[in-house]
Amino acid sequence: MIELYTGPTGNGQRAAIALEECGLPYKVTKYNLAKGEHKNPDYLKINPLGAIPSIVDPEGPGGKRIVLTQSGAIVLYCAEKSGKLLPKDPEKRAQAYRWFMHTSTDVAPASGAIFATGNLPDKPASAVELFEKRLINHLRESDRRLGEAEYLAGELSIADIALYPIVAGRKAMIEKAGGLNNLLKWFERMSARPGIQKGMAASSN
Ligand SMILES: N[C@@H](CCC(=O)N[C@@H](CS)C(=O)NCC(=O)O)C(=O)O
Repeated sequence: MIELYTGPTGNGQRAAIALEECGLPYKVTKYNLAKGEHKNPDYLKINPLGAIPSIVDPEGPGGKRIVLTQSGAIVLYCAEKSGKLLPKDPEKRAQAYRWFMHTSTDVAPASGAIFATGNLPDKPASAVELFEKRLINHLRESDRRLGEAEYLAGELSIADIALYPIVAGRKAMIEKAGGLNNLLKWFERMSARPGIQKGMAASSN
């Protein structure tokens, strides 16, 4: 059975909801990051950086054990292993790649920068504001797309799984920004899914 090492952060939630939505059996080890539990010597053997999430699949490719870090890689691995979340239709699959990368390289870094700058002792307001604006601008792209299609690729895919935890964590900011109703409606649809609910619960403290 796949072992998931996770915690209550967007990256940790992404891995858990991918496992749930792909229907892959797994067992969870949850770390309290504030207590530094993710820096224990056993976990550092799995991920020397001591960052969550990671998975260990004893039945990886070729039947061999695989250790995988990076929440995006875990989403892709679960999708390939299960045959779910990657549309069969080539046009939709290309859109899934596009919106998966939009979240991974545009949305997620802006959200991460808000967290990092907001945690600096002097909380530089201009930097926090810059990254908030950047995040909302990128999310306006997602919102536009969700005005045309129910899911980012036209059907539920890796792209929705990548984005969901960020919207969950930034909901207040999104509501305050206004004009992102397609995104908020998509968030409600996603939140109603049992796989999303179970994945979010599995990664909560
Ligand atoms: N790009 C990585 C980021 C992993 C990451 O930075 N995880 C954070 C929690 S969201 C963490 O464990 N931070 C604690 C640390 O690095 O000590 C991913 O998507 O998995």
